[in-house]
Amino acid sequence: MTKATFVPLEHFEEISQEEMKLRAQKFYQTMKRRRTVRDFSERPVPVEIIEQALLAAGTAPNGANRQPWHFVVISNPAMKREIREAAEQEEKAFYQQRAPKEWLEALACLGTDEHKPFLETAPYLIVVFAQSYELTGDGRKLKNYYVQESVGIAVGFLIAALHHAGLATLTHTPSPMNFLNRICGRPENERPYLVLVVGYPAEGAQVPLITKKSIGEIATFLK
Ligand code: IYR
Repeated sequence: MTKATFVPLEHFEEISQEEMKLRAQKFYQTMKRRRTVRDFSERPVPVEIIEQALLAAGTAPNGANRQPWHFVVISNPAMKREIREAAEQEEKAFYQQRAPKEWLEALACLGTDEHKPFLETAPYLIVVFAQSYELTGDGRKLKNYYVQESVGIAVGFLIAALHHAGLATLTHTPSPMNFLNRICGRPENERPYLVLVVGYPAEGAQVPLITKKSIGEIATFLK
């Protein structure tokens, strides 16, 4: 068993409570400007921004520090088309047959359907994979822990980082999405988690009119 080694907490930044309040407000103001976009521009985006955002995602807290994620960045038009075609095929079956009426009713406020042109238009697709286990050099399976939670937190960091950098994103979950292993050439210990579509919004892009719950609805402060 590997024993823990401890080092001093070096990077904790002590700030005044006044400054903390201002930062907390400012961060909320930044985050509440984020909208999920489905209408992307073809405008190119420097890959360094994607790389830095992925580094931020990789700092996420996770089960036993296994970092059970892998991000495949796709900008190649032929691969984007292949993903669009496969996703639209699944989505067509979803919208026309598989989805229960209740689910379609829940989605109505978003105005989504089986057409996914953004999978080709946006400059980047980041396909996120969750590693349910690790394969050791000698072929043993090493179990990972809290994989769904860990990858979810990392994707949250990623979306926040890309938004902070000035880009729009869409969390897209074609279902089922096993085809992504084949297209991205990922091994069997990895399951596709979601596709993050990244780029600039198209000029004149529209988003659905929706509201967020109030603080009283989402939180309870017990005394
Ligand atoms: N995966 C489908 C359906 C969909 C499901 C949920 I829950 C959403 O919040 C949005 C869409 C699609 O991408 O259209």
